[in-house]
Amino acid sequence: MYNTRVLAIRDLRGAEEGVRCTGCDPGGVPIMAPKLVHHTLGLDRVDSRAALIIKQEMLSAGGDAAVCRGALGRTSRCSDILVFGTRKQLWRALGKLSHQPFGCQDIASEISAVLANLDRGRDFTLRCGGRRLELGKRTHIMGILNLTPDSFSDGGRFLDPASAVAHGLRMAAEGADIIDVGGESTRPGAAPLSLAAEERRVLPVIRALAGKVGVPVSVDTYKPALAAKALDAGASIVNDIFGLRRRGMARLVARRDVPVIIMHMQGTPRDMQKAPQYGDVAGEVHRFFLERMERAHEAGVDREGMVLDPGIGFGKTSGHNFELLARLGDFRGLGRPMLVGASRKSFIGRVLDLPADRRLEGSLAAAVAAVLNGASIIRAHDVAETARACRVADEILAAG
Ligand code: 8Y7
Repeated sequence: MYNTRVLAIRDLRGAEEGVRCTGCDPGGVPIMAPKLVHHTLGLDRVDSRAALIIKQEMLSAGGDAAVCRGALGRTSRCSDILVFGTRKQLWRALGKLSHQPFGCQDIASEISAVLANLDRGRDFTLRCGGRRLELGKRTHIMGILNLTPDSFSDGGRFLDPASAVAHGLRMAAEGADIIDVGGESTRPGAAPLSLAAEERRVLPVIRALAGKVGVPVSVDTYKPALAAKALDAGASIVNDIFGLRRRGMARLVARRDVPVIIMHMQGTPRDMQKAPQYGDVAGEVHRFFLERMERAHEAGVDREGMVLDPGIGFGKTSGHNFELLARLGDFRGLGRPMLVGASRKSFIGRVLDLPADRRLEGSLAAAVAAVLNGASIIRAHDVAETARACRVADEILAAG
């Protein structure tokens, strides 16, 4: 028996390790490792002429590309394509593509940026005021501090500022790395809150908590005026469920030079759960991230401060939420840390047929899946439990 087996090799580092283990010549490691990492890349709406060139170059490198039938017969002007091959094959084709017309140059540079981003793994650092969150070391936990009277899982519990601050301190003691303070309900169907009312709820708590808590405080708001005051009050991260789409938010984040969570949402909280629709949910969220990152960069936001969040439950069916968790790895090529918030959400309740206060195990399962698929930050109500689950997931990741 030769003990023939399939090896799970996820990235270049794993490949190098695998090759080294054979005891081969050390000089052979960097030569062979790129031949045993395989990637499949999806690109939208590529000029048909470029698609054909890419197919030819990939075939000549030993890989291939799937292009739409109409592109071959030149009956369609553009084609969604899949490009697949080993690292080595992709690099060889890229070298050739960068000298070809019809957009091949831009495609080559997009692909090489994606490959470079993949190599970064989860090695990110966020600068929050004077503090640094070293996301590469372990999964970070964002504890939820809800100041809303009607949140589905802990509504009304922390309405008075003293008990809210106490809960924030308790979450930090339990291992929260960020405390996320929010005052406006974003539950499906919720109506917007006035700026003044939101300020009255949120600012006193941030002011009291930021001075004491020892970890960065994020403000959960999409309103630039509130975010500005929250930053003055001591918050050092902006958690924006509108993904910097509200006027002035990107400029504010740029001016204050703070990290920002760019979350995806289809629609608005009021209407988002009416009839969520996607052709390809992961592909569309990916495009949203790219566009938002580009616009934010143009507004002066530092790329190193951007955190991406697929917005579990925000304009998504249960099926969309599960697909995003399963395909979180599709976002690794963006080269930014990912935050996932699945805690107690209704798609978990639907699978388990349990109310919000009995969704802990389901929430932990989702958190662990997210971490194994590349998430750096988990937003959670149950901080101690989530931190313990993530610690174990981190060990599994490190051992892989
Ligand atoms: C999320 C969030 C909520 C999330 C980010 C809830 C404010 C609903 N969910 N922010 N906020 N990501 N970044 O169940 O998933 O907590 S509110």
